[in-house]
This record gives sequence, structure tokens and C-alpha cells, in this order.
Amino acid sequence: STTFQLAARPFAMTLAGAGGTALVVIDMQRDFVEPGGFGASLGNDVSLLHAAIEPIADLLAAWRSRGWPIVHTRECHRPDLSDCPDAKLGRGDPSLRIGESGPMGRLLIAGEPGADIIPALYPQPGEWVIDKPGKGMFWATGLHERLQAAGITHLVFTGVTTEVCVQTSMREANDRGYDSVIVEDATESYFPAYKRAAIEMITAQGAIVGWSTDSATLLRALP
Ligand code: TIU
Repeated sequence: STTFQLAARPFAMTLAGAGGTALVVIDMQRDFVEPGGFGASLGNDVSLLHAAIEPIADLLAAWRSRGWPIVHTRECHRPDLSDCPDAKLGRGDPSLRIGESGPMGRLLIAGEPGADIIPALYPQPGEWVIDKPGKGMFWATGLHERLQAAGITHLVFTGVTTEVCVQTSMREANDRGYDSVIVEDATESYFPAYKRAAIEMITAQGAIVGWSTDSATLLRALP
């Protein structure tokens, strides 16, 4: 099988060509990115996340033109909240809790407008859309088995937020044997300092969790 080299931090890495490297877009949902959703209800300035949209769109175009695998995730729960533990439901002091009704429907509930992916990055037919009840993309999703069945060994991480769902998913991927890279300009956080710290933590100690790069470097490296 083919491979390609990518300039990355803390050192260059080898990725799988020929569809062995999936582009993962974590939770680019209206509930996190647009006003009136879950992210805003937690008191966050959602405009901080908008910088990631164009780099993700560029990577989606590159993956689509090659016919390589694309995985979109959505953090959301069943309408009866049976997959939302009390520990998650009761956490913090949001203006609206998970399952309560806001301007984009019930917060973080599957099928509601707010839980869907923003129009600029909307999935195309054939792309995987994984609904996940946790912060990580492997918990209670069956995704590991699907990736294995498809022969996918390497993951490129984008999306929001860097230190919550992206970092959790990348750590879960690391423990399952995937080599992963986070694209620094294709991920954002409500807390710029946490974004920087998360990327530092991921790449420290000889890529203890994985690598980081930027979208321009990655686009140049694609075969
Ligand atoms: N997708 C994701 O990161 N979910 C969060 O709840 N993130 C926050 O930063 N709150």
C-alpha cells in the first residue's frame, strides 16, 4: 500500500495513501458554532470557532477529489435522553441544559436543527456521519470496528473544540492504535490558551498522543 510523508510536529510522520487516512471533522454543528446553541448557552463566544471553517472546507475538497474517507461526528443524544448520563446532564450552570428548547430546537438532540452540521461543511452522500453521546468519538459508536473494516489506519483531526471533543477523540484513537495528526488551523476552541495547550500536550514527549501540522502543509503533502 502507498504512503506519504508529512512535515509535522514534533517530527515528520508517514501517512497511508490510497484511502488509508481518513479526514475526521469533529462536531462542526450549529449547536457549537452558531449563536443560540449549546456552546453559547455555556457562556461562550461562538465567533471564536469560525476561523476553522475555511481550512476544514479546503481539506474536505481535497479528500473529496481523491475519493478518500471522510468521517463527520455530531455530539448529540436521543430525544428521550436515555444515552445522556445524569452526570453530563447536570454539569455546570448553562442558560439551557441538554434537551431544553432554544432557537435551533432542543439542545444537542439528534434530529434538531442545532445538532446538524453547519451548511458550509455539510456532509456529502457516502461520507460517514457518526452521532456520539460522549465527547470522544469511539465511546458507544462502533466507529473503531467500521474503521478497521475499511482498512483505515491513520486519522487527520479537525473540528471543535480542540481541548474537549477533538483531544478526547484523538486520545481514544491513540489507545486504539491509530497514528493521528491534528491540523492546527482547522481546529478551534472557545479558549485560545486551551487550544495552544492541548496541541502542546498532544505533541509533547515525542508525540505521546500524536502529531500536529497545518492545512497548507498537509495539502501540499497529499499525493
Ligand atoms: N464538541 C465539543 O467539543 N463539545 C463540547 O462540549 N465542547 C466544549 O468546549 N464545551
